[in-house]
Amino acid sequence: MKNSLGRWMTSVLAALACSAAAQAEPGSYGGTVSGLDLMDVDMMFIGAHPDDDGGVTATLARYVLDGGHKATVITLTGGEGGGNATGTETGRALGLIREEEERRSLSMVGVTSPHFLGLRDFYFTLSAEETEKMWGGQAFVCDVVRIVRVRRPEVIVTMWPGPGTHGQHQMATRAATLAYNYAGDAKYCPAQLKEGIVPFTPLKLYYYPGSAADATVKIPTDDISRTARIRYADLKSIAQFNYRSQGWDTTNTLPARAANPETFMLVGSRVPVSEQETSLLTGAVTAGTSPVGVRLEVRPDSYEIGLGRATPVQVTLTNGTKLPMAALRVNLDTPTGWRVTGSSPARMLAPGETYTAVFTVTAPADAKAENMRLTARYTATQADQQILGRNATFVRPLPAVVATFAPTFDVAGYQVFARETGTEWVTGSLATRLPLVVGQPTDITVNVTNRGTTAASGQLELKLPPGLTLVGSSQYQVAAGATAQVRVQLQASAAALPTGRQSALLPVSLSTGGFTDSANAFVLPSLTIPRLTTEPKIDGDLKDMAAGADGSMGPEDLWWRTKPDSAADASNAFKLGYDDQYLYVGMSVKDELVACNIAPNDVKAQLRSDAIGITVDPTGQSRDTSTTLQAAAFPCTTAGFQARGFRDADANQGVMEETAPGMQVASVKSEGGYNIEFRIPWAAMPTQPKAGDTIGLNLVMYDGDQADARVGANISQSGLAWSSFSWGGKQALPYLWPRVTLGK
Ligand SMILES: [Ca+2]
Ligand SMILES: [Ca+2]
Ligand SMILES: [Ca+2]
Repeated sequence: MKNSLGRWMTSVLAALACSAAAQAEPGSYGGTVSGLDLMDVDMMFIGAHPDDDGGVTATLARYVLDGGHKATVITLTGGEGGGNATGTETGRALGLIREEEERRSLSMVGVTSPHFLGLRDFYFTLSAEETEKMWGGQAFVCDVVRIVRVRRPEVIVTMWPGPGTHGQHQMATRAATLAYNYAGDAKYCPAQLKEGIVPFTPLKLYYYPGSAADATVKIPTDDISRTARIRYADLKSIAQFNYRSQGWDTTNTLPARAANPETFMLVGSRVPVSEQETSLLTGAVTAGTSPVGVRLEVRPDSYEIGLGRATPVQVTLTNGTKLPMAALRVNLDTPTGWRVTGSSPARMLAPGETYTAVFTVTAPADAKAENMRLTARYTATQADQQILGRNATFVRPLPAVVATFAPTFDVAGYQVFARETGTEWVTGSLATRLPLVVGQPTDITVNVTNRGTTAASGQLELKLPPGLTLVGSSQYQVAAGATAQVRVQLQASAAALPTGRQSALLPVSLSTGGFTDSANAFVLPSLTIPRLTTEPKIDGDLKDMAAGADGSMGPEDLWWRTKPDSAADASNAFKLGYDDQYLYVGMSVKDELVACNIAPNDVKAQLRSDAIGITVDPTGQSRDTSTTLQAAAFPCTTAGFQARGFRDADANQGVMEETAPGMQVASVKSEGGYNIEFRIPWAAMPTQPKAGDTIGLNLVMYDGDQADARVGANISQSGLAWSSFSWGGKQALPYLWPRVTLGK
């Protein structure tokens, strides 16, 4: 307890230092004859790509265009990794176009001075770790912090940080969260102070919700903008029409097709907020029941708290107004059945003064291991008016013994970030990922933590869906105050796969006593492929691939967009083989309409039309796509039925002649589809496997069925994959690709 009080003192001092800094002269941008402060804004959106601001367009219109508030946007990259629906520009040239599209879109809702950091939008990634590496470490966070300190936004809105989304979105969100936490701390990015910058503390932080259930505030778009005299949804549609390179001009209509509210999740607030917010600005820029200037924060000693154990919770209130607050009372509300100690006598709080109350809360023995809300409230009088406010945080009560699946590296990396930034409650108990291979036992590590005072032992209770079985024991033993790593083996059989599918995502849970942890098992196909003794001729005739190993996929193996009507609409049977020099893939595709709308000089971005993709992780250990080769081909182009191969979405994109010397592709039209053959040189891959090795290898089929498709148009309707998981799984998470062993 002594230790923990010591820590409180440190954080109280830090909080005081922080508020003192915030009250210093906020820079001198206004100190001119005109008195104009061009830099100060009320709100800022931080995203990774031009058009990431698309979820806040109508809200910006409401506050800036109509409300007279000021806002700006930071976009970390030019979005040059995206497609180009308007021309042939790629790379930095496309980035310039996309930045201009964003300037035009934002200017229509009153935001005229966005910032572009110019970080590289490289190939598609789902990895925060890879993004950080490609962006040269975390230095860019200070670039974000600098702009926050110069522009001084009370409210920051950003994206979603969770693993499984675009890696650059994850990093934009992390940077925004760090800026919210630390831009007011002179010790953070300290070199900037030499530029004459004053630390600035933002007051509220919102994320785009990860799911509808995460949304805490909805801003309507079906009412009329008094400046534009049309609905916010319509104004949003017109503004976003500017994102032409992303094809938004083909989907955005006037009037808008829908007028859905824009939704946000409140992640951090240093000011009082109402239980059901209706504005992002209240408490920070505009007054609610509490005047602007009052800060109220509630911080538990830790997010995870022991059942039945008293945990300190600090409530800090700062009177940043110009008037004294009289008869001030502060209290802390907990869920029913919890014990709270600590009370605050009525007192006076002078302008500039900070009052800190420390409560202790104790969760009852039967409290659920879920986010539990702690609400701090204050009441006071100011100039004979009653003022009041509330703010809340969450804790998660845990029993003494807790067993959790060891997370994959990406989930673990996110958890470290969340712990460091005090945002663990945002994703709660994020389900970890367990890749399991059909027909093989897989070792799973379970962390068993004992917060109690006596040793604990028992059996881990695993709840497994049909087709998954526990091999051997699940016994654990863990000393008091220790964490033990327990190894269990899970085996997946073909019975785990839904009818017609080659892969599956299945929920799995793990219990010890009253505590349950959940994970998603990703059940992956596997295949041993033969070394071919006769080199197949790459001519589209599959007869010479007959010795290869067999596989297939059909409409149930959908991961992208609309399920095909039938096997005749989209399906295939494939053959895989290899020799010392090459990996061979032969595929017999069923597709009732083969579109040939890609020009021969525009061979890139496979998902736009009928195409086949082959993703290879030559070590089987890749954490991201930087160490993989992703081959692709269109079976035909506007020049006729002749396949054109390229690399797409890996670290060396472009036509195969330049990016994979020695690669060959060939196709022939068949009854109801086409046949296609690939020869991919091992030498073109980042590393070269040898006979007996197991690699990651996924096959993907895209289908679009538009007969009169415009040249180059994106007609994508369906995406099938051998290992098929919605969003990124097939493409950018190599640990979810099928396991292929090179037979000896
Ligand atoms: Ca052949
Ligand atoms: Ca089709
Ligand atoms: Ca088609």
